Amino acid sequence: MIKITILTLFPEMFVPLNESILKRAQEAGLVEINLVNFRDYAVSKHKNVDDIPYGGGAGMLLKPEPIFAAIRDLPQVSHHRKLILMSPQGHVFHQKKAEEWSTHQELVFMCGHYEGFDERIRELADEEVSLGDYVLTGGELAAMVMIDAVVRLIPGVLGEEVSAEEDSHSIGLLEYPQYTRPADFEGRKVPEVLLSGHHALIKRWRRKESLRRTFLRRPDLIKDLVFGLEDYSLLEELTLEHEEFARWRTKWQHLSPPPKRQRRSSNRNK
Ligand code: 4G0
Repeated sequence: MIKITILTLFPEMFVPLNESILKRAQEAGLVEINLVNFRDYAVSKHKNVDDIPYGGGAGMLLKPEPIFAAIRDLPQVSHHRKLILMSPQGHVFHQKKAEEWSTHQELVFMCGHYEGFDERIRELADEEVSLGDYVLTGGELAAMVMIDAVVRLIPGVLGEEVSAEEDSHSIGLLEYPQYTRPADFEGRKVPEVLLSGHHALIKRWRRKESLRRTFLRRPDLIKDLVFGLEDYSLLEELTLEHEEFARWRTKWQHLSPPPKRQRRSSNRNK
């Protein structure tokens, strides 16, 4: 059981977490999601949670007191708790991070609004993360995206037939094209090899198409790829099919097979 606590001024925004797979995960007791409205911890009689920045400037900032009070009031259930702050200044969230978080007992997401946080709020956070290089009206949607990515990795949340381990982003390659029936849809045919029943050929075709997609759509992923020996013949074929591949291969050494090891001859060094 993993416990997720969300500190937000807009708890009503989290209704979508009670649908579909996330709903089933909560009903099955695999995850518990708690919402805390930190306006309840506002100190002033007008329940202010934001204020103008010292030094001037446009916009409002979240005040430290309500967030500190809300965090201090959380029941300390586990020592394996991680506090996460969503902001455009954070490290970019990725699949590896979701995998790591899915092993924690408790995650606390702090959702900011307005133009940002008083800097002292940052010291509460174990991690400051961003969905990407864009600004949202608040951290709520970012938190929901990250929670979804984490919860589906908890064992038992996805059906046994779907394994999150096979997700393309876990292995650093994009997914190969997939097809279902009919074999011929208005003249667009499913690639012959997939109907052949030849498992080794299908595996090879899928690997090749994954490589092709990754090179064409996400060249930024290439530098971290680890190739098996059988990949080099696929890269050879792809180089003939895409002239841009030849250029990639001069840029990245690891796209060429390692040099054949010289056979040690008995009269060497003589
Ligand atoms: C902190 C996260 C929070 C600072 C939150 C805005 C985008 C993301 C917020 C700001 C967010 C993201 C400085 C505008 C709330 N927007 N990319 N909005 N500033 O993950």
